[in-house]
Amino acid sequence: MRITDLEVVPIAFRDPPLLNSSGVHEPLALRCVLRLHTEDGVVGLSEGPGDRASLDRLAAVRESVRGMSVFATTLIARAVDAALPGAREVDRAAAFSLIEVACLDVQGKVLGLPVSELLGGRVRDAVPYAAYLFYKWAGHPGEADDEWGEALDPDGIVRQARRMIDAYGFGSIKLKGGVFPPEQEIAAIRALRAAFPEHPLRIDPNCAWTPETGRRVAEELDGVLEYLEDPSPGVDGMAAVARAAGMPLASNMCVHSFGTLAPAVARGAVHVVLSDHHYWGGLRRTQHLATLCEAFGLGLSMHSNSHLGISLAAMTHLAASIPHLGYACDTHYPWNAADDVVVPGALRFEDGAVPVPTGPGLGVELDEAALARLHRAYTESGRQVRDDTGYMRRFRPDFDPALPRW
Ligand code: GKR
Ligand code: MG
Repeated sequence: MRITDLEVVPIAFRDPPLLNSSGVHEPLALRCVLRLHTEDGVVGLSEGPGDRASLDRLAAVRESVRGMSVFATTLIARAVDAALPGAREVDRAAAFSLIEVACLDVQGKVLGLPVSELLGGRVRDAVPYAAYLFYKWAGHPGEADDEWGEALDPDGIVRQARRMIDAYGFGSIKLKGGVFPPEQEIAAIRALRAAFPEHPLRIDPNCAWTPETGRRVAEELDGVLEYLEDPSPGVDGMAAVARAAGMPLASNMCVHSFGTLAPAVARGAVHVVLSDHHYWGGLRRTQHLATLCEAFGLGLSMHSNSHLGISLAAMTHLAASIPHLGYACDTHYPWNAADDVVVPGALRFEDGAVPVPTGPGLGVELDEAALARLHRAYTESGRQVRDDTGYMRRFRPDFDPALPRW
């Protein structure tokens, strides 16, 4: 079955003022939905980044994949590489990922099989996700407070965790750090430990700490964290923390593509790789990553960025198919679920886990009205890139995004 066109629809959906080491989330997050059209009229779906550069790369590969079989994903990957000469590995992989997921959706629809079956079958019926906590403002400046309210200290973080866990049932917790001096974030982790004694805990400051600070935090939180994510920049920084840390170090920043894996392994810089099919080159390549992690004695978890239900479905099929994936996956979904483009019903959380959709393909259906509304929001916003730093500077002009900060 041949591809007749790639229809890329950029969208913008509401996002709360979530803080991180580079600034704060803007009121709208950018994303795109791909509708992959085929000669038989079957349409495959996928979701990915919506910034200008990603959209341009998709436009650049559009002609090359027209006429190719949806089953020939290896050949499609080669065509994408050839259409993007000079692009970084991670960017070529991201462009291919969007197409691969949509091809798998078509394959599943044609064969009457869920994507998890195409990936070899599911080893778990539901995929556990973690409560992904953020320091945040009560609302975007100039707007009413959002439903989550403010979280700028340990009490606020515990309140947020309770609310999210009550609503979704999550059994693990991740805190996005790198926002306040490490002592305050250590206090938040300790408050979470006291409030949720059984929940595995992680913190991710996105490289906001020097290796010396990273070592100190690791020492203070020894026995408290299941893993420490990206404490310090680069393979050298991570390796320096890893030598002293009692807990595993995880990364989606110093390891983010196949080319970055070997140097990190050689230096003992990372113990848990945070996969993300959106930039590791799709679902099958992420399965290959899992095999490599197993071979090198590394753990495997899953990273996320602001996303909607098509991505959640793909993440869930993938995670269900990987025996080696031993941690609850990250997801931003609770922050953005209200604006989903997927028809309700196929995706739900039960005790913090998403049951693997059983319908053909990804098992989700596009809500056309929602898609049109979010596309309008994208067009009217005039936004082209994510700019957490620029948005933060509108309110804190002296904000300096340089890392490491502490
Ligand atoms: O959404 O602010 C955010 C996160 O910081 C995100 O951009 C990161 O890519 O969640 C991610 C991470 O684990 O580093
Ligand atoms: Mg991270």
